Amino acid sequence: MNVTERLLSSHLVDEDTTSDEIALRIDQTLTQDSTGTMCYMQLEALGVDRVRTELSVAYVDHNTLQTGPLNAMDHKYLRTVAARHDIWFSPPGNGICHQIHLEQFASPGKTLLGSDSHTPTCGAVGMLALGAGGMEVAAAMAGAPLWIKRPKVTGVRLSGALEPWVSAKDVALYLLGLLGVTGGVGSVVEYLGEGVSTLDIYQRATICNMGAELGAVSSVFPSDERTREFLRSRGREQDWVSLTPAISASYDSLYNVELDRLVPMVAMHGSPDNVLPVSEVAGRRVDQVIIGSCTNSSYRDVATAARMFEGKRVHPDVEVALVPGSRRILSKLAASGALSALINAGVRILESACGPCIGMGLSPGSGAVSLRTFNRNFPGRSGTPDAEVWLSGVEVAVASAISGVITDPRQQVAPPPVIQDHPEGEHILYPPCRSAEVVRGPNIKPFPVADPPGETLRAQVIAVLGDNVSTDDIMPSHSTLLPYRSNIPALAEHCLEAASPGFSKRARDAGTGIIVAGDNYGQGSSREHAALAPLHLGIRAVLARSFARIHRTNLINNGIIPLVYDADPPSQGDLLEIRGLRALIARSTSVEVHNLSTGEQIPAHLLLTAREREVLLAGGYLNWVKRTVSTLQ
Ligand code: MIC
Ligand code: SF4
Repeated sequence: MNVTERLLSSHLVDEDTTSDEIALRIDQTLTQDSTGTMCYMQLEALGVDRVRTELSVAYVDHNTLQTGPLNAMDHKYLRTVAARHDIWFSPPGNGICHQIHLEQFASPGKTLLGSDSHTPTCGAVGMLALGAGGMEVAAAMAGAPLWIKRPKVTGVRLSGALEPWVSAKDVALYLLGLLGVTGGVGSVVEYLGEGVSTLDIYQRATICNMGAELGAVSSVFPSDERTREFLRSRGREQDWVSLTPAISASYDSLYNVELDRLVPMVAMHGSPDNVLPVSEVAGRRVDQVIIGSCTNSSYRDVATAARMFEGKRVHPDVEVALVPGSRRILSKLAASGALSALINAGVRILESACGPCIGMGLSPGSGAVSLRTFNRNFPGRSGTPDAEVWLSGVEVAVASAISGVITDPRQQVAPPPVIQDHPEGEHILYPPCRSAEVVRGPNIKPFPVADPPGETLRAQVIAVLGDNVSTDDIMPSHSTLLPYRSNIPALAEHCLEAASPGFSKRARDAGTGIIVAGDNYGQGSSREHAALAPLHLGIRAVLARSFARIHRTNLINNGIIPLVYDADPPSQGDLLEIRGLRALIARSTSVEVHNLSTGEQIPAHLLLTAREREVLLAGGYLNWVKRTVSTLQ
């Protein structure tokens, strides 16, 4: 067996061989605040008193700008609901969920389900870490297994070692260039080979983190001596188990990456797979540089930045900021003197949180080019629709911040020392208190629940969209909208507002609607809001060429029918009808969609597992899981 197969088989609790769906026991869960409020409302709706996982943690890291009272009140809800249900709580300022979870709780051989698409970061220590919608995370906390399509395993054999100035981010960007944003769909990406031992856990975490941009189900490294060393440094050596592939292990596909042949890379604006070597764009103007995010904010990364800035100043035309991944990393930066190097160089230091990665502050100016060590650069995500966001590793970012133009860091005189030491001290995590009263602020609004489908669906086409529409397009997130993550009616007004102006009004006017889209619909963030807001607006089905995994599941779990089609698209405003819907959902793979406006038929497919059919017929996962929750393990 390979590492993925070992993890799957040790957590397998059920299996449907006809549909190739497997049910996995979930050992740990994590939530962050912007998906967490909805997730805990769903947990409450399931009526479970105390979580049934080994460990569940509620982090607050996204919505920390607090420009009005709403965020603080949501934080209070999260703190009290966590305490009430035996869930650990990490308050705002503590840091980014994936960084803290990696250091504090990630354990080889375990499973982790998180309501954030970058949960696979913890695959760095040999754990099966999966991103999902909040509803599945709520169900996992209630003791339900996670049902997923059995993933394929894509092996990436690493050989050699990275050259100076070439970073783990370059491995991730190289793979994105090779495979594209859909290259990992349906697969766990598993790293193997002698090159693995040359990478420390933080480098592995960067690589696993950006597996989300490949569309992968997860990414995983073996658990080896370096994993043990990492856990020892975190005072958790007892959590270590060895997890390596058998010599005879096989993979569904296998790629070879020679680490010593990689060069510093950037992803140009628009999509994380828009990559090329830095040397090809060196000299291009840069207006802003930001170091941070769950991809590149470990102590290793920020200390590397500090060493590069030592005795230098940021270029006067460039705004530069750094976001340490956690309070503990910030504290270590301060204790080691590295923080002074950054401050004296003119770097703005932000609170440990997601911050600008999710448009929470530091939006660039109009037309600006912002170079960021983040993982996503979808248009508009920075908060400035006409700014460009480029992605790179820390070394490229700092070299460019100093020179004022995109710079290949290999031009620097001496390579920075590889920082191996681990910061000490602990995060502040509050222990559970089951007697706590749950405090709900005015922003905590009930979430929409679909009705079971009727016999006929008659719906108007509200939008016709292209390929690779992301959940950022469907449900934009920035400093104005993020505070409404627990208030679907308010959020829904902004659904698809840039991709299809007027969408929410048209949907409301139509009453019942359908979205038409191209390939890879719903890529990116796990936010369930991209299903809940359309549901609130009356969307009952999406007709797309293909769907991104997490979003497809979020649609089904919220009672929205994902239809796959390959014909000419209908037009916006057309009235579509599906007859005999319940029987079709129950057992058919082919569906005739009647276009009542043109008289044409659109052949479509209902590619669903038996369980997904049950979920849709029940009106969504909540209704379905409520029936099964009492019989769970
Ligand atoms: C993201 O990076 O897109 C987010 C913001 O972390 C999302 C979660 C969200 O939308 O709240 C994700 O990755 O799932
Ligand atoms: Fe936060 Fe950005 Fe990571 Fe999402 S990608 S969890 S917004 S730091």
